Amino acid sequence: MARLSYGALASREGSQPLLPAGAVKPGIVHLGLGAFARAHTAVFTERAMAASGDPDWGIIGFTQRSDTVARQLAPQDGLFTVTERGRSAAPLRVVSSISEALSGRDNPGTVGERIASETTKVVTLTITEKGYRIDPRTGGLNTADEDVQSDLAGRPPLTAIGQITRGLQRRSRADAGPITVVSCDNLPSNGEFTRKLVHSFAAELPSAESGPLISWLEANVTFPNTMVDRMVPATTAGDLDTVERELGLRDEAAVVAEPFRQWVIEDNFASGRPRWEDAGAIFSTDVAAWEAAKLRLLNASHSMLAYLGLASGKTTISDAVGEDAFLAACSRMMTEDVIPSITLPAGLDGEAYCAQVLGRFANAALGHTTAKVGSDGSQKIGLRLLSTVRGNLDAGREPRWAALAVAAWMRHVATTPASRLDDPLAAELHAILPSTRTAATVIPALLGCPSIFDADLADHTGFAELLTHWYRIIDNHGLDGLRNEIHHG
Ligand code: CS2
Repeated sequence: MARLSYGALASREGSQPLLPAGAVKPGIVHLGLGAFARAHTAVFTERAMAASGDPDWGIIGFTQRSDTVARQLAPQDGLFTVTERGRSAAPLRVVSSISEALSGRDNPGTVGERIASETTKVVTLTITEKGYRIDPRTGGLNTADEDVQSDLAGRPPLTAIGQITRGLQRRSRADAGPITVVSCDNLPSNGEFTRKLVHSFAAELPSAESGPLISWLEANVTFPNTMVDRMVPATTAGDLDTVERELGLRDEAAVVAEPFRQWVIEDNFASGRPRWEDAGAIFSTDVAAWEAAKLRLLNASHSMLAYLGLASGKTTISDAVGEDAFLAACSRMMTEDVIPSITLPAGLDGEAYCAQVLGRFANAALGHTTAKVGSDGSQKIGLRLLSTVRGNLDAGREPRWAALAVAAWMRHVATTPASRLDDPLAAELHAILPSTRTAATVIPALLGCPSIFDADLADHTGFAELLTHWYRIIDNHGLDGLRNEIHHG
């Protein structure tokens, strides 16, 4: 079967990409070309270019740890398809905003070169929580991380923060003008946070370099906060075959997504930007509130369903939310634990938002797996769940439902062999777990992991009691016990 490309599409009947071959000029460097970036950022940018008639925002995309997506996109002229699944799904579409796809690992020098290019005005990133190399103890850059240290020592950088900072340094030396760095990951105040990490990296450089670089960053680089939202499962071999049948061409970089997509962005750009509002993005001055709501309502419930689902043999998020008790637990976590501890952005109706989120989780056509959402728990639970636990404990309330989600995560860690635990801290977590694994042994051991729990939470007896209560129910009584306790406890 012929491969998807402009040439292959042109020789056939049927719809053509929104942007014709050769029309797009690069203006954005993107780090992290995973499925989410292709189904979200690339789609918004393509539609913005097409709707506004301004094609100068083509994406030069770099993969991070693996070169797979770069190898898939290169022979396809950067083209790939998005298949929407669920009610009101749009027909299959070819997306045409990626003008170049490269492996960042294999071309670390090129990342900096492209960031330093005068035509680049924006750097976007979707590198997931673990890509930021956060020191959980300080919440800043993990300068003890070996890769961060090697990047600081001057090798062609491999960490995203190293690549961005070195690229900006090169840009300052080339006098290529102001630029904007846009984090599109699920982190609170992701723009401010990325700014802090980039500035920390710059500050760690020898003083002859750091002084001039920091002054240049302050005058030339902005870091708007954003909130991104679209559920994008991992593409399966079966999905690729379905796309091939429908398209009549082979697309190795195809992605599958729910119909819903949302992007809320702070309008703080140093050197212009695509008209993403023409593609449905919302520009707001209240992005931190949007991000907190999304992270602590949607992502927190997603994680809760993933770990409850994994504990009871449910493979997908839609199966997990189809279990009445789990739906009730999610709903009660949102209304009883989360809503009272956050300030919703102006204009957002909390009740309607929660109902919409639960409806999206129920999308059975999406096939979003509990294993995928449950991956990298050590990087996610602090931001999604412990923030809510802390907020409630500080206000003298019991975070009953958020504690259930944390207990389910603990049990997942304790019952999954280290080699199968999909988490960058798998080895560290398993090293502190005792060989006999019960609530009484696992909970204190994991609470003692300073990379995840700060001393206040680790020593809070009320929190430990809640965790023990839920852990025992899952461990001793399984799904029936959970049903009983959630409905009648
Ligand atoms: C999910 C998110 O895998 C996960 O951790 O919770 O990727 C989620 O699907 C997106 O943030 C939705 O916008």
